[in-house]
Amino acid sequence: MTTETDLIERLESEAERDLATAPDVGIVMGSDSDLDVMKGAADALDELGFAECTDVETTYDADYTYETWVVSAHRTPDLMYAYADTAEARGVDVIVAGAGGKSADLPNMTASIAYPVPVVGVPVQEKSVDSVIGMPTGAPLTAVDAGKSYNAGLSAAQVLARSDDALRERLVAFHDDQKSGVADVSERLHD
Ligand code: RP5
Repeated sequence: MTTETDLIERLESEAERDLATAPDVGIVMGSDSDLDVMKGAADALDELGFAECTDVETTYDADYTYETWVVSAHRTPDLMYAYADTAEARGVDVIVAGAGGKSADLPNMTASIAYPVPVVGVPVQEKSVDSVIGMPTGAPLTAVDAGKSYNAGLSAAQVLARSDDALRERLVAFHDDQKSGVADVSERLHD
């Protein structure tokens, strides 16, 4: 059985290596009960051609990859710390962090520990919005509305696209598709 200590050691050993195959986006959440909501972030990245990285030693047939971890701020605070603290050294360029079915500390803590890696926070329920967005001055965290993890996935891709024209084009095409969708609906309503 894998223990919290095993996972922390794995993260720390990956941080010590120069991993060409490191995941570009980290999706973290406080509990497996957040998975249904947080799946939207992975869906957005899947649609943009990212591959899910389940093994950092593997080379995936995609320009970008993401990984998914459950790292509770309350049940496994040491693992949460290790994930955020090693993120930059492991090659993660942006983190999507969701929590808040009960307590919503994970996105905020992750943003502070992983700094300067940007974090997009997802309140998994409406009641957690104020907690997730309520960071003090000087401690930045970008956040989406309750449950909008799909948008958080898009935001993560936008960060990466600032230095990658091909990904930028995929995001522009995605946006253009939405324009067409709205135009089609309008056209039907006026037929
Ligand atoms: C938060 O409270 C987690 O992010 C999750 O939303 C909730 C805990 O849920 P259970 O694991 O108790 O279902 O900390």
